[in-house]
Amino acid sequence: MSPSPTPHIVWIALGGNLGDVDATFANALSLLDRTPEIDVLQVSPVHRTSPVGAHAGDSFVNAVARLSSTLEPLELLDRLQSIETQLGRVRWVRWGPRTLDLDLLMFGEEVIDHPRLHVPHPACWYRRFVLDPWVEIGADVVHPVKRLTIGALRDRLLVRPMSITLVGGVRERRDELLRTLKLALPEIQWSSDVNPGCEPTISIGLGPAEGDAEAYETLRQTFAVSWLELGTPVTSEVDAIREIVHSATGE
Ligand code: A4P
Ligand code: MG
Repeated sequence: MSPSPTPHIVWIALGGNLGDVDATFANALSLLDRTPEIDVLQVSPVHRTSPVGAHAGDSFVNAVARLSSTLEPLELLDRLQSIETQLGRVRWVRWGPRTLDLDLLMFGEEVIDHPRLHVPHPACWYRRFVLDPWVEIGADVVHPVKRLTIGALRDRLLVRPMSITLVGGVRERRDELLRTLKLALPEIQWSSDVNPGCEPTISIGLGPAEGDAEAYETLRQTFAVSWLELGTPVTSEVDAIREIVHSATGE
């Protein structure tokens, strides 16, 4: 007989804003727990949160759960997605209203970079709708990339004014973006000055300017805790940053 696989401690986020979300969460957790390879160990209280994203709809209900699972990461993702579908999730618009969203936040200490799965969840460290429920049951858990506890990651977001720095990109474009953001979101302390002695709450990386790849990489490492690579936003840069700010302030 082959030895049974070692169970992993897994953290998942639950979200929804359509229908009776509390009942949907209860059904989802029961379906997870009835999966032979999964045990639901602990569930946070639910939080009512303000919707992030232009098409997100009404206010959300969010929670976090701790599981024990012997499934491989992609098998677990399949299971989460089949439960989403079973409980009525239809993907008609990205970030649209949903009956149930199940995201994999952490899978043991593993760092996974796969086309279908990024773990730890890339946005989990700056989203109040994830961190607020998570601290209630997992404040001491250490994020394997940021190397801070979930409690410390959440507390960083409570400091006001929140400071956000734009890093990299073409200088003129960055300055223009900075001017727009200062007008649109005056409650944030915006800058594009890099001061290694003072890490902002979030450092938004706009990509290396031509010939600047090495300097950009050094900055990325210096500001590893606050680094958020903007990439190519689906919407505009301003809208993408606005959504980051709303996630981080929870307002
Ligand atoms: N994927 C990659 N990594 C993961 C992971 N760690 N966990 C892939 C889950 N899935 C992961 O997800 C799109 C694809 O991401 C999947 O096919 C999977 O292979 P999805 O659930 O189909 O689509 P989505 O949820 O619309 O997109 P996304 O980017 O996951 O959105 P989020 O990040 O889930 O945000 N406001 C409040 N207040 N509360 C919320 O819960 N949620 C969202 C959606 C927006 N605004 C919200 C909330
Ligand atoms: Mg999702």
